[in-house]
Amino acid sequence: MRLEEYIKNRLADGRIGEDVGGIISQLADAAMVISKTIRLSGIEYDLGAETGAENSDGDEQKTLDVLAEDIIINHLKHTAASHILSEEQDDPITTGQDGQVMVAIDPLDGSSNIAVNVSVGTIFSLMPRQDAPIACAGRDQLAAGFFVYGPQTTLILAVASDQAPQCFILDDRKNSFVAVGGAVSIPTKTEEYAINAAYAEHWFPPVQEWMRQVLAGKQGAYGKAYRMRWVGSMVADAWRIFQRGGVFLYPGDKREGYTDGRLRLVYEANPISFLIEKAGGMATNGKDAILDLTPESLHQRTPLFFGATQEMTRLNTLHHNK
Ligand code: P6P
Repeated sequence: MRLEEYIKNRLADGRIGEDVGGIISQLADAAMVISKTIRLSGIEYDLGAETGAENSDGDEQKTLDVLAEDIIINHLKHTAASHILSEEQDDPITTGQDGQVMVAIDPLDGSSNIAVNVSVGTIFSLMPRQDAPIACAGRDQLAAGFFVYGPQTTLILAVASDQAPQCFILDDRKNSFVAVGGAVSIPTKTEEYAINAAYAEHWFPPVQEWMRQVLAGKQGAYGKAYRMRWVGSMVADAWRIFQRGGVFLYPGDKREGYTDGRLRLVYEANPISFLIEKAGGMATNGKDAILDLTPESLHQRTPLFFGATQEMTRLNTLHHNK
């Protein structure tokens, strides 16, 4: 099944409106352009180059961050999206369209990896339009997904009425995303975790205790040996978890500005958590489900733990008992 058919089926049975269908279709077209652009990186232009500017969160903006956002915004102009909430913009963009859907985007997650040929991606969240365009709670999203630009260009997507996410791979020959595999489901248990262990000295006690038991292997409280992966692009770690299970942790820590971690609620944690819960996993800030958090500002950060329910439950217990 091609993505076009996935959208057409949901339009036909009324599970999505024309606004949502049109936005998903245009995001897929934008992703195809971004994918092609990345492959020319270092030939046509130095995409990893810094623009000298910073985004609202103080991250150095790479050429591709800005280019990817431009490509996406230009495609969304052909849709009814009323507002665009972007990591690269201080404030929401009001498009003037009368549609009832807002789009939150991280145009290029992991952009520092471009210069070293490591997978990066685009994360998106579709939300009901609301007057003050600060986003809705994640549980009210209309659809969410992300693209990964790696050895393959892939997409994982779910709309609100889907029971599980669906994965797609871009078939360059047909200029179309083709569905692969069935309903995505994350195993409740895992031996594989993703965390940047370089920050261990800065972690708060609950995460330090969880890691202590994990690193204790069979002699630890969790009684098994684990293995670690850390790509430095959340979309790449997340894609792996949707394919073979695991957990991802970006906790808050004692570093200045990192009390709530690094990842942003509206356009990173919410869309990923929407997919995770639909795949039978859990996504939490250590205490509450991410999807139940009410955004107070566009770029607010949140500690983010997601994946296998057994490990998420352990982390929640450690945080509640601290
Ligand atoms: P660190 C990329 O900048 C990102 O937002 C996520 O994609 C990634 O998981 C994380 O930051 C990497 O953070 O602190 O390990 O560089």
